[in-house]
Amino acid sequence: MFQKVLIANRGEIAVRVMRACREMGIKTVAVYSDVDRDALHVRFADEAYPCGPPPARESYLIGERIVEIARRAGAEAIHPGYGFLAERGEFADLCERAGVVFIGPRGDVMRSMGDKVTARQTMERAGVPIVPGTTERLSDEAIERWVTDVGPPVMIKASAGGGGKGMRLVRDRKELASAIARARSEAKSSFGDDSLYVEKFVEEPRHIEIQILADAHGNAVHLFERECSIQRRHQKVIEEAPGNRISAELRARMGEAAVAAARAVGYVGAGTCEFLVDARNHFYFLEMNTRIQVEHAITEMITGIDIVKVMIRVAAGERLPFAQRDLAINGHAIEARIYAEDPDNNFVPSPGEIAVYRPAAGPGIRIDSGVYQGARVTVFYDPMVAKLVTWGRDRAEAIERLRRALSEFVVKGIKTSIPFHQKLVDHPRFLEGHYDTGFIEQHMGGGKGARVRGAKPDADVAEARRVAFMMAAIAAYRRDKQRAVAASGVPGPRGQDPWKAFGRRAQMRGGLR
Ligand code: MV4
Repeated sequence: MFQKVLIANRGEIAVRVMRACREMGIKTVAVYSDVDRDALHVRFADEAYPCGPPPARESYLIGERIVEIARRAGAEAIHPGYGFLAERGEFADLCERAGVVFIGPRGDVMRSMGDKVTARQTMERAGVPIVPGTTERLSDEAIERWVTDVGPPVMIKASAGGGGKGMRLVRDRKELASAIARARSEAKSSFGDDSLYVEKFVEEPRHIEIQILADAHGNAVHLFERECSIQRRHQKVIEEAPGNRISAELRARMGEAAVAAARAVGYVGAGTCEFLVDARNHFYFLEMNTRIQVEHAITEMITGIDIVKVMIRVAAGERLPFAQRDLAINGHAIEARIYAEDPDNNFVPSPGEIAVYRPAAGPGIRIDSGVYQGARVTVFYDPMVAKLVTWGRDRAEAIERLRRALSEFVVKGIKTSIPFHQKLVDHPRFLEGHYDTGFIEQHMGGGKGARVRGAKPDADVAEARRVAFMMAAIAAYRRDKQRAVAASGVPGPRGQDPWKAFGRRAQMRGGLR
């Protein structure tokens, strides 16, 4: 087993990986950008090294520098977490050349899944059902012919895309030419690859994904499914395991398909197969994520398996310590992703200092977080501040605990998505467990002020994001200035000591304040 592992990430996932390492007696090495000097993941690590300026492309994304730090620190392996370098095949190649173990699949495996046309071809050959559509890169004319033959609605997708980037829905033949042109130019500018393919549009789909684990000795298992249909603009908000209205028979078939997918590419490590499930319970492979995912914790809660430890063990060449027959679902788990965003203001980022941080606790609660009281949330990285995960013997108990935990959870100094989660978990459709990927748009007003069904082209959304980002930066600057004024003893317009509010009687939703 490794003596020392470098974690090429920050925030909650870096802390999560370090926890696994500590239990295994492995020393941990953190890297940090200039704004992360005092971050929680740095405090958690046995050693920490600076990796550059705040923008990720100048620090956490510089593979050569990360590998060099690993070498100097004497780390035999690198865990990439999610995001950053986690799905860059070239980084895995670089590690291999430098003689450092990349904790994840091989670079060529990542590339074969990263390219959606190649992935669809591979899955088709492996007998995994794919969304009906093409398995070639198509010219504009070939797309036109296919859509003429099959008829709308269709989705035009970028082969280099994924996770909702570079897709276009075409409901009317008249929109086709412009959709192709836009998809192509967007794919070119976003990914440097303008290859497109087409799929039939699946109406009212659910997003169900299967966690898999595989070793280098040909063993592969699945850890059942997660339901991730509650998303807002391709950002997951709530996930649960197991899924709702998934029969044992459907679960077994989807699990077998995911294991077949892993075997087809010689997968090693932890991975996730994403599927769309339609109203008739037909399922279709969408894409494979070749990394640990944010929502892995709910699977850990229902299976008792520590996925990160297994990743480390199989990367070190060990065999999977269990077979499929050893695995079973125990109870139900739900995750609420708590973001530093203002749900009352179109979810604009809410950076700043966390003046008060009092996470929920108690029976059936797990919180994975990368922050602490006094820490700063910056505009440089993902604004997720904590994952609130609850477990219950059944779904009703997991929901009761989630509601209780949301009312206990206190975060002050920044806005969070907690009030949105509170509304969501009270919704009758959520309580019934009857929802699809349209839930937030159709039943939560798109998350207040959010876009109306398919109204805004991506360029407008990107522009709105830039404006939101600037407004958030200005607001953070103002808050800082106000605090400086308050600290200097000059009363500001609302220079209230944040601690004064602490301990005041609860006023909202029976919660703590
Ligand atoms: C689709 C689809 C319907 N039909 N493909 C969005 C994310 C990306 N991974 C694929 N996505 C979709 N692909 C076909 N042929 C609907 C979506 C989709 C979606 C998928 C999963 C979770 C949330 C979603 C929200 C909107 C659209």
